[in-house]
Amino acid sequence: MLNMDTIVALATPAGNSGVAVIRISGDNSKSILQKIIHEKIDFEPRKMYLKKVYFAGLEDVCLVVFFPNPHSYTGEDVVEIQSHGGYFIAEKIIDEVLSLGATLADRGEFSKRAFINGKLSLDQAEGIMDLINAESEMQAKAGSSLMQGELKKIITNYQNQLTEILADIEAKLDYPEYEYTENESNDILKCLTNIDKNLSKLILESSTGILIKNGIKVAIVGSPNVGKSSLLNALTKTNKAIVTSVAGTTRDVIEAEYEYKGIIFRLFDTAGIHDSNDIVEKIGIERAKQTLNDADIVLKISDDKNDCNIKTNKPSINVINKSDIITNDLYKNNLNKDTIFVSAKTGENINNLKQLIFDKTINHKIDSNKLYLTNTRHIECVKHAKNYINNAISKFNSTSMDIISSEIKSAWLSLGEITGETNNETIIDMIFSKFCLGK
Ligand SMILES: Nc1nc2c(ncn2[C@@H]2O[C@H](COP(=O)(O)OP(=O)(O)OP(=O)(O)O)[C@@H](O)[C@H]2O)c(=O)[nH]1
Ligand SMILES: [Mg+2]
Repeated sequence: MLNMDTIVALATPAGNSGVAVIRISGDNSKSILQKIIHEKIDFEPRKMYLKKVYFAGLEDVCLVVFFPNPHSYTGEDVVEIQSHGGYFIAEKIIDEVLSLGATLADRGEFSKRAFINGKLSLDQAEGIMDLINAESEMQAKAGSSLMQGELKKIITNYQNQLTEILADIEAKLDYPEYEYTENESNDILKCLTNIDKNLSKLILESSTGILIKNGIKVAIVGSPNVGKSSLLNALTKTNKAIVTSVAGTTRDVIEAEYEYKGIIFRLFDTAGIHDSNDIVEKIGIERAKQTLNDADIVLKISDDKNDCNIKTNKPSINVINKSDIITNDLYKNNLNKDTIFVSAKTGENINNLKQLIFDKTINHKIDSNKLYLTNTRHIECVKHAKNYINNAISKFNSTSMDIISSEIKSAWLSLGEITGETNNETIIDMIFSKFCLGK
């Protein structure tokens, strides 16, 4: 059950900052605001007021604003107080608001109320969280289009088409002797097949969406001392990995990331793979092999002394490092489209390597104007809907219309789970519990 108390939370991160935003939502928001500013103002909607806020024997000059329902984020009466930043002041103001009858908001409770009050669909709320958590341009874009209801539009359109078919079938079910004409059957089948085709496309392209959301995993492997760690540092412009001239420096897997053309690339630097009797190094080598298996692309590193003979069925690039000391002959003998010469030391070709990784993983798959499913929950719902539609299509000529109708209804419900129209309370609670506090 949703608690319908007036709730309060800090909407900005805890800690020292220029300003802190405290958000209050619920029926008592306005009266609480009037009490803490010691003035019974009839606030103009959405207008900022500069007011003294009184709390715990202290006062702060704050900007306060009142959003009367339904024109607020949650759809309830909402107050926002911009106090001076700093954990102490914001905490004390929140304590004051609590003492005036509000309760502390749970994670995602503001968004959950927005959902319950019909201000947002579930996928839109998830889009907001994706936008907040975005680390790359494409992640932000995907979050923003979800938030703005792009997916909801598509899903509702398919649901509407299914509703029309259902209405037609249900009407005719009342007349068991009714015989479908060939044209009528063809029309229904055509519509189902078309939805099936579009859902298949969404599922197929979701692999790109998952790469956008999770980033592309790039494993850096090779013999000891070829410059794997140096390369991780050069690609990410950090000093995250320890570099020494001692072979066998890296033991554990080191992770670092960079953004290139709006996409996050997650690098995994590994222990040099070779025959070793050292117990710690052996574990490191095992981990290197595991990393190789989990990667989306593998950089096989070699240098002037060591080739890379590691076998993988993943997309890979042969990176010959230390171009600054490698002779021209070696360059010429190894030229092909999957090979690149770089120098982690001088930075030569490091950007071209980034482009090559981009080309081999996502460049051909990505269209920045397209909507990709990036959320595994949405992908699962689409897969379920597609299965039900497939059942309806395959049984269409061999079974009774009430069975077809029930498959179509199930497809409709699965699609409805994306927007939250047909979810049960437990699932909804689970989704919002992953949100941050104050959102
Ligand atoms: N000249 C030159 N030296 C490099 C380059 N990249 C790395 N080195 C040197 O090669 C040695 C090994 O570098 P690392 O980055 O530690 O090599 P690694 O492959 O991570 O080695 P392990 O962790 O031991 O497997 C260091 O002395 C680096 O300074 C390069 O581009 N040019
Ligand atoms: Mg290393």
